[in-house]
Amino acid sequence: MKCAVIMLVLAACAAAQEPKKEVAAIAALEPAALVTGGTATMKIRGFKLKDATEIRFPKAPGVKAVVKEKKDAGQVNGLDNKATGDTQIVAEFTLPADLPAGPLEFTIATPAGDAAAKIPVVAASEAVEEKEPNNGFRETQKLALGQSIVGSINGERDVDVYEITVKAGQKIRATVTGGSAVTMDAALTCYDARGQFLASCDDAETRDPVLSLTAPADGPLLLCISDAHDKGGEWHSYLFTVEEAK
Ligand SMILES: [Ca+2]
Ligand SMILES: [Ca+2]
Repeated sequence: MKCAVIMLVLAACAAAQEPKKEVAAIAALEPAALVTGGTATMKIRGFKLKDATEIRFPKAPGVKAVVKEKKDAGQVNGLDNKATGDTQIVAEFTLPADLPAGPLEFTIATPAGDAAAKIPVVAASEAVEEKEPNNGFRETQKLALGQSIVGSINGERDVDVYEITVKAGQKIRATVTGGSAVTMDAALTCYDARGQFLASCDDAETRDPVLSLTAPADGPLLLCISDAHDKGGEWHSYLFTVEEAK
């Protein structure tokens, strides 16, 4: 009898904690960032998005988005669609050249309410596209301080290695912003030119890493982005920024 009561209480708790997705919500974006003055095909995954009617930009009326496709979404790396969403849309976003860099708020209107999210916008002068192969210390992609990469962990165990050149004592701050906190758990590791480990970060305030370090010597630093669980593929997009820290 006592057991039955406990089980009833547990069942009630579980029901109370079960996330209710009766309303529209956004779970993942691909790509993870947009570039000013460009047109981008955005994939947006989440809940109740299949009947989306339009995308609005409450604080940036100059941005336009046209919904091109709406459908049921498949499973991501064995994760439950209850967490990652079961619908997705494809939309074409057009950004004015003078749009300020920073987070861009948008709302997807649906019969199940508005789904809201933010996506980082990078100035075209600072944005660099990821170029594979960039999978090891001998095939790095070079990057300058102040630049941002719009990339993705494109398959299981993919690693993206970026190389920056620094001066001894120079302080840098590297951040990865994933296009989804549900499907991707980005990690960042830094090595020196000889491949010696210097520093790493898996999670900072969220599952996205932030790494601050002081360069030990003049020369290259190698910054490696991966998924902490070696997952990859669709919905593993990221924005990587490396800048001089004050
Ligand atoms: Ca790679
Ligand atoms: Ca992480």
